[in-house]
Amino acid sequence: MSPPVLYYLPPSPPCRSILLLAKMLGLDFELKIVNILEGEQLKPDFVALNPQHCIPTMNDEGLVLWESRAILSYLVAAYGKSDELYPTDIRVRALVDQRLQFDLGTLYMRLTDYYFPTMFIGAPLDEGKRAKLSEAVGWLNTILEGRQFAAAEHFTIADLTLLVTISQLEAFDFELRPYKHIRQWLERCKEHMAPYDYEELNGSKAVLMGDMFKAKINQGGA
Ligand SMILES: N[C@@H](CCC(=O)N[C@@H](CS)C(=O)NCC(=O)O)C(=O)O
Repeated sequence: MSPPVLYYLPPSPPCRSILLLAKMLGLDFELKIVNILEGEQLKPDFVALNPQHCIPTMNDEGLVLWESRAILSYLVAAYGKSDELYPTDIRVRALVDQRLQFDLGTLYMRLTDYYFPTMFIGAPLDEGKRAKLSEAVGWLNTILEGRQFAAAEHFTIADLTLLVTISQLEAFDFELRPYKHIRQWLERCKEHMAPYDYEELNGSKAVLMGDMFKAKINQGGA
């Protein structure tokens, strides 16, 4: 069997979660860079594979998947030695799924709404969007109160995707001091992921994107 192919770019946040999970599972992808900064995702071959032309995209023997959280769930089911990272207990899985969808549709979405227009096209920062982001961060803080991890007694793919989002916020210098439960959880997750090349695969890339944002602010782009 040939390894699954991953189309990706190292700094892309949703790609980072897939690379971290692969490291945890000991899974070797055939890695193919798609440089979205150069518009490579619009090449006909890639659009034929994924009409939505986004990364990460995975091709596992003809199973073509995009949406990073769907890829995370599939990889644990297909390549995990146990169900620990995506528990099969329906009540625990329900919480994992809720957290994954909260990150996709609310938390990470509000992060991109606030930061990306400035970072990529130098648009002014929007206080209304910042308030929406703070509201979502507050919800996560409440969710994490009294918990070691986001959805289960142990680390799951819900923590993984939320970790990428929150570490990116930290690298953007979003003020996390008011959110005690998030700060404690963040340190716990970083420690948990340290053996899986956390710094190389996620920490350093979050800083790289943080620096891109700050450079735009310093150019007077916001
Ligand atoms: N919800 C998607 C987001 C994917 C996404 O927005 N990817 C960006 C890079 S971070 C992309 O491919 N942009 C280029 C494009 O959509 O054409 C996921 O989690 O996989």
